[in-house]
Amino acid sequence: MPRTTTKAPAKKAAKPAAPKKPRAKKAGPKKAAPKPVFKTGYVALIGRPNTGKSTLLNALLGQKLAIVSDKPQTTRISILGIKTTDKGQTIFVDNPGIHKPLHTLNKRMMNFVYSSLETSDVVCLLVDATEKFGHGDEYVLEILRRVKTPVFLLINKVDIVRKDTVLPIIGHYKDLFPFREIIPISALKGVNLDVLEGLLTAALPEAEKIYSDEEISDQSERFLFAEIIREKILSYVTQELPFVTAVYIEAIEKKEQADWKKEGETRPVTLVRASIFVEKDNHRKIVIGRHGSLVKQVGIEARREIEEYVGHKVYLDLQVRVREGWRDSKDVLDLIEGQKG
Ligand SMILES: Nc1nc2c(ncn2[C@@H]2O[C@H](COP(=O)(O)OP(=O)(O)OP(=O)(O)O)[C@@H](O)[C@H]2O)c(=O)[nH]1
Ligand SMILES: [Mg+2]
Repeated sequence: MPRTTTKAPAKKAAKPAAPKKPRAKKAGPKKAAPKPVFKTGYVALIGRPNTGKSTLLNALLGQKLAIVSDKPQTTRISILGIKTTDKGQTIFVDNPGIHKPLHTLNKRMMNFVYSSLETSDVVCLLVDATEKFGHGDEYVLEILRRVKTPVFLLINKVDIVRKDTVLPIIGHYKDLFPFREIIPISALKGVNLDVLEGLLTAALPEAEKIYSDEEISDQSERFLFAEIIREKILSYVTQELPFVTAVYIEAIEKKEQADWKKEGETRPVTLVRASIFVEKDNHRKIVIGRHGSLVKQVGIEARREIEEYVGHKVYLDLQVRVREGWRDSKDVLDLIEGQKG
């Protein structure tokens, strides 16, 4: 895929250049070099579910901050990915996918999208190059028409489409919306991401950094653990199960345990107790699996990933619980959202 960016036509005509004045060369003390410009701002990643927003956040940050799955509506709460360089600080906001909300959970998801649109300096709209344009995409554009911020169109997943399918997508979108930039990308394979970052930095306002250099995200360890567990569940379940499953971390306990390899010494361990909420008893049976096989597998995979993150032994206890109608329960939704910190 060539590194191309296509500019939308709706742009102001360039001002005619003023005639250059001849500059007299003066001897004398040199002026101090101008301070390099530092660009800071928020970039909202938005789009329909499954278009690759979380994959892009992880690729841009070079590490896994957000969970990813092939099921729609994976992201439920916005998270930040903060990238600081000597040129600027770009604060990427990974958002839930835009959809028509049916439950209180989904209304809250959409509220994250709206507030991210309000606070962003640039919006990146991700579309899936493998999907046909439909009503859902029209709905997204309608929302964007109310936004004053510049919008970049990112045509994602170009690694799995024929090259000649991308130009017609660009042509179609150009007629529908005055995008500031149109960039074909692959979040998964890293195609054109350097071009994207350069154009984003250029579009951000000149400002001091908001976060310290060490800050990478705004999510707590507790929220991250809950998301890791949910990601493993999503990889095994289908139909309505992805939508009715939530994870709540009941407790995280850090301890020192006798190290059986080194007599008299101790080693750190983390105990994590988590509840997996589903809506009905038949959901509970599916998530537990035959003789507990599914929840056991989820536990093994989630524990390994949490161990990699904390760098030591983890004990993970998972309980599957029925919380009827939790997607419309303010209490449960507050509990789950409250984990983010
Ligand atoms: N081939 C290919 N697959 C991709 C690319 N980007 C994302 N995917 C896949 O698309 C699926 C959805 O990715 P996510 O990053 O979870 O999508 P999302 O937009 O965050 O989805 P929601 O959180 O549900 O809104 C996953 O299976 C990804 O592996 C890409 O550039 N190429
Ligand atoms: Mg996501």
